[in-house]
Amino acid sequence: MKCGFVALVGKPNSGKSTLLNHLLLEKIAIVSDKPQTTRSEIRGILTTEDMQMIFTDTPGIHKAFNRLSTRLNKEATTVLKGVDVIYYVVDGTTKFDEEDEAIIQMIKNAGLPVFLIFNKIDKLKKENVLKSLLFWKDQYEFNEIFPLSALKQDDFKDLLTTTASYLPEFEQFYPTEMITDSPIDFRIAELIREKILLNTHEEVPHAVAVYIENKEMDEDACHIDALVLVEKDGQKAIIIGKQGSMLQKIIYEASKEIEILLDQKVSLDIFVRVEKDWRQKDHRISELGYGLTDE
Ligand SMILES: Nc1nc2c(ncn2[C@@H]2O[C@H](COP(=O)(O)OP(=O)(O)O)[C@@H](O)[C@H]2O)c(=O)[nH]1
Ligand SMILES: [Mg+2]
Repeated sequence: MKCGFVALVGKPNSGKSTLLNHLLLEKIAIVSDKPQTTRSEIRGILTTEDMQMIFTDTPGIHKAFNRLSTRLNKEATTVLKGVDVIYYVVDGTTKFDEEDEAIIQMIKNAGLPVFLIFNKIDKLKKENVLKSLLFWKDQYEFNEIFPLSALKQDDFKDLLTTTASYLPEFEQFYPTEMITDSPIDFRIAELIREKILLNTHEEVPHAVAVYIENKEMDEDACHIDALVLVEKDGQKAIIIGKQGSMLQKIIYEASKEIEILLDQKVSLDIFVRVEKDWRQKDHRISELGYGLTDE
């Protein structure tokens, strides 16, 4: 069967995680409007009768301000090793800038087939899409160009068949029913982090880490204890909210999605703790499952 690896690269917020989830018809990677939402390599596995594609969603390329950022950047470039096709996902509503230039340099060096995924066309007029595509065509000799909407479109057949034609013949790497290799606790922690990102602003989203401390089943439900780390007392106060109202909202929204993921009732407890500088500590970043582990 056709079998291979596809890496999704692009600036933060361009829609890589959204595309991954919609290609796989399941939420594998969390999505928010905050840059740096994705903090680790997330793999989505799509298997049909005659092909298996392994998509890797990478943290976006961005300026590194701290140890976590440095490691996320490193991961985004390392991820191209062993890849068969690159999807360069761009947000069609934003301007070409020096970050795009850096990414083009990176894909040039990789020497692999590159698809330009010109995303968010639902937000653009048709004539502007055409104009932009003409511009992008001149920036690099892309093997394929796909204007699409990762969010609104529900059929990616054309993209998938074209991608398959670039893949080698191989035995499948993963079992047919497997759709991601992320551990289940990590996926639960990520769903909680997503709800925090969606409900908070400014520096809070970047300062948050989530860790599942305990998970226990009884006849009624799955009881989950999650630890939320922040860096300052003020951030803890924001996440807890007036009389715990924000925390209740986060617990409610996260529980709903965790119940879908686990396919059972969930009772979720969240404990918020201040841990100054966790983003500067390598062992902490690794424990939390962000960035590359084998540095
Ligand atoms: N209108 C529109 N919004 C999109 C589309 N794809 C992604 N988004 C939004 O863009 C934001 C960033 O998406 P995300 O997948 O997290 O980007 P990533 O940082 O590249 O992984 C989210 O708010 C998405 O809902 C699209 O095709 N159309
Ligand atoms: Mg992402």
